[in-house]
Amino acid sequence: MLITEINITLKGGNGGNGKLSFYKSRRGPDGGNGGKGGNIYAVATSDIYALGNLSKNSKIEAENGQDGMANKKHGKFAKDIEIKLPIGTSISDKNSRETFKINNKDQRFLLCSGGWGGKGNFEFRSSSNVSPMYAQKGLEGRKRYLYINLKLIAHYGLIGFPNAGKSSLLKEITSAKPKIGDYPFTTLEPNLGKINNKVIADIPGLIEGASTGKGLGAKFLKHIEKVSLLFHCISCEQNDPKKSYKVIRNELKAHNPKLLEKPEIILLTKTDLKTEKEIKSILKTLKSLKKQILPVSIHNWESLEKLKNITK
Ligand SMILES: Nc1nc2c(ncn2[C@@H]2O[C@H](COP(=O)(O)OP(=O)(O)OP(=O)(O)O)[C@@H](O)[C@H]2O)c(=O)[nH]1
Ligand SMILES: [Mg+2]
Repeated sequence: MLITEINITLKGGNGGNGKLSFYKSRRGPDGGNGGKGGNIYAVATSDIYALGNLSKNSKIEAENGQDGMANKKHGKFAKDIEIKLPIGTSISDKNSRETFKINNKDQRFLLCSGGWGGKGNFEFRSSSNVSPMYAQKGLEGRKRYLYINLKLIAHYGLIGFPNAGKSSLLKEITSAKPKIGDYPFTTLEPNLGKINNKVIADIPGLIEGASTGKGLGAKFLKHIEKVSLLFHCISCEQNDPKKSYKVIRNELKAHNPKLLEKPEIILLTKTDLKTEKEIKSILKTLKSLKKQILPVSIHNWESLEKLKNITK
């Protein structure tokens, strides 16, 4: 299952305490320093399912540094932890309101630093105090309460009513293997495919009222906020294709009016189910929308080639 939102508490490890101790034979301090607590880093991954590994653990703590020991032995530094976050993730700190974004695959940055270890009493020796009776405590690691939100990064988005043929098109033009079904809401979470080195996302079907939670709701629309082109699929089977178009546009608007400004091509799907005359008549009704319209069918390879060419 694609997890796109989690709340998580992270905590860097505490520093180990400095040691208060004295040589047995010769009097004098020999307490070593505490080791540093582990850091927690965010690391980018192209695995869009990576948040699924985190959801079960709503709290992740790095280990504490080891305490200092007698004989001037320092405690070991604790291991750092890396948390893999998919490209497209934004991380918000609920307290400080800072936000971080994972935009590319080479990103790695510190989210919570581990605390420094305390100094042992050996470090505090001086000519005026040859037997310091104190050692420092390790510092606490940083704690953060984070909201993590993944918006998939795709160049193209396939949207439309359930059953419009979105997943079928994705299957035909990419090597993705989405589930296809002759019933609405076959697709329950976005499918991604690659075409001409760009990512195309097939979004679960929308219905009237999606923005108020009907059907699968509009929660997947966040994944098309960054696309550069929308493929709006309308099936020839629709009784009133123009109205269908407007219903979907209204849902886009309710989610985020900026979606209406995105370049858009209408894909009139399943053209094999209608006669040429009928297709012409549908195209005529849609003309007033003043949008580019491409009639397509998964049974017509020429139409699929035209679609692929648009993505070049
Ligand atoms: N005849 C014909 N049937 C098609 C075509 N494209 C899709 N279909 C059929 O239409 C039905 C729905 O196709 P899907 O690709 O699952 O539709 P979808 O838009 O992804 O649907 P949801 O996931 O529910 O939103 C399936 O039975 C497909 O086989 C087409 O070009 N011609
Ligand atoms: Mg589908």
